[in-house]
Amino acid sequence: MRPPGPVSFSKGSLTINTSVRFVEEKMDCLTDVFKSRGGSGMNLKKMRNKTLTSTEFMQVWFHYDKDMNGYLEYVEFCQFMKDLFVKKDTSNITAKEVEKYTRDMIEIMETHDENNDGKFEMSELANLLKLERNFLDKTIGQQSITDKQIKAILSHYNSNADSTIEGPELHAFIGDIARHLGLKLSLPVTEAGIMRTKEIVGTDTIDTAAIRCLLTAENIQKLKTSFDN
Ligand SMILES: [Ca+2]
Ligand SMILES: [Ca+2]
Ligand SMILES: [Ca+2]
Repeated sequence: MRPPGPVSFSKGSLTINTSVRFVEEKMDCLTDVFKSRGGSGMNLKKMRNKTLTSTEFMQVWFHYDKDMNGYLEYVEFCQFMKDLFVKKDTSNITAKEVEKYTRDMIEIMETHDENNDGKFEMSELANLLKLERNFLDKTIGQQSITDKQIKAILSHYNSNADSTIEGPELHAFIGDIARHLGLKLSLPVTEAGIMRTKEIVGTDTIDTAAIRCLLTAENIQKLKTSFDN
């Protein structure tokens, strides 16, 4: 078997320097995505030059990780790239434009698949998109946290009309605690943290009281243990 390594790949007039291992798979996914009309229902264009909150990041993540296995495989990632980069309805796209987008997208995939395993994990997507500074850095570790700070945390992570954090909002909140503790963002980490969180606060409802309970030094240590396992 030919070992993976940098090669020059040609398809028609398109030449790309890339590793041999995933070239065909990438090309096939991109071709399929270009054949399909329209986008996936998420407007990513407005996010191209914007700093995302961690809740917005998690909403993007869960929109594209359709099978929720913690990775964006090429087929999921290609749809993400199309929504992010392709400026017009692909039914009118020219062969030359497809060639250019394909070249640009493969380059982005090569750059951001940091461990070169042919799929994208949360931390790799976070490095591709512009993610805000960790909102919890200024609060975790403080001697006392005011009610105003707790309310600010709730409203920062909450994205809807309720007064609780759940779904992607909760993954964002727990992900920021994990990042504060020096961990890499990943679905297994946020899932383990969420399970432990619900044990610690004794309820599925994460409101201001639950946030206050979680952010004590003792409970941050308990969460750290769940991340380490
Ligand atoms: Ca997936
Ligand atoms: Ca990867
Ligand atoms: Ca909410």
